[in-house]
Amino acid sequence: MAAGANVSDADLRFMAAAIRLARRHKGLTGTNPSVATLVVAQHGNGPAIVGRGTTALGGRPHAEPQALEEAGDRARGATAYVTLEPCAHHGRTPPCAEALIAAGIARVVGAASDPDPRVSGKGYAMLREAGIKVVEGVLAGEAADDLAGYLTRSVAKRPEVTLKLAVSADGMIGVKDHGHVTVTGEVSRAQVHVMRAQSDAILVGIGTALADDPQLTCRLPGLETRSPERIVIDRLARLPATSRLVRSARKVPLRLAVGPDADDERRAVLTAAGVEFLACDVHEGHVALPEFLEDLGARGMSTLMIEGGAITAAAFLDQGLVDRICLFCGKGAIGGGGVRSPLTRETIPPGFRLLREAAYGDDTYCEWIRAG
Ligand code: AOF
Ligand code: ZN
Repeated sequence: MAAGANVSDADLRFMAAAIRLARRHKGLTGTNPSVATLVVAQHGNGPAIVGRGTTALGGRPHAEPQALEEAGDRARGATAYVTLEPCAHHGRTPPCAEALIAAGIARVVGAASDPDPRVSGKGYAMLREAGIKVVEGVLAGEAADDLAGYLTRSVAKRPEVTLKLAVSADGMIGVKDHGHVTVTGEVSRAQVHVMRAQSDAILVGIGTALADDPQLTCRLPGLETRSPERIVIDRLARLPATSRLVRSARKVPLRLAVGPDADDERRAVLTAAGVEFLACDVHEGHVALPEFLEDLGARGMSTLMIEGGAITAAAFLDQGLVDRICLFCGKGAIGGGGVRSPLTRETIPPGFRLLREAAYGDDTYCEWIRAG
């Protein structure tokens, strides 16, 4: 049964809670998506959560068996809210659909469907065959938004690409030859660090790496261990060994996307400093981005955040490789000598739809995703 019929306000509330619970392990479950299960039983006059589970760190165990274990006998006759179709395959763990059946769950409310061919449609079918009432697609869009990295990698065989830009009131992202310039405020900065913590990798072009000497780490108090891999598109391996990126390579992984013409001696120096390399095809003098992304997808990477600069951002945009645009707009103007942003609120390419807007201190934040 599809969402709409037989979906109560309580169903929507519990599913929204399950989606929030799933966010706790976003970016921490390896190649597995972070999903959540809530087991809800009648208790006194109303429903009560008796079991909860989130895909464990590293990806296993899955959410369902953890929620069922907490619920124990109270799972019998209860409703399970799952943010992704329960798995139907014998992987490293037995199928979650079987676990739900064995625990005596009476009704399953599901959000997103799983494109994994081992699971797709089969998880819900197993439940129905066992006589469980199933409602699919409840808050499916909301759940899929959090699962976008996993869904993109499963379907398009590459990570979901998020382009993050901080743009001044006059449409600039920096000042020529000045390195890093502050465009947005403290709240936006913190939000960017949260985005970093939830990404599998952060990427910049060599121009930005040379001009800004960035660290590209997550430095929020308490989240310092959540820095993802850093990637620099650096066809000729020009990144200096003295850069902050290279100096921190032993603490936070750093990978250079290089072409076949990268200098062997430079590579040796950087390798000795702990830098890793991704050998890339070159197309018309530039690292071939579609193939580069496919390579990352094959390595299990689900989310990639592009943090600059203008040339790199424009290259991903021009090749239709951006799935999500996150624009942080500052109030101040940069004026003369500014580096123009490849896009602003007014020039979002066709095919994107506005997903959310927020005020972050004095800044405004807008997020678009590729429509359809
Ligand atoms: C669930 N619950 O919490 C998650 C699921 O390698 P395996 O055996 O762990 O299986 C990975 C697949 O399991 C993954 O591609 C996706 O289809 C599903 N993820 N399923 O029932 C969960 N994380
Ligand atoms: Zn499972």
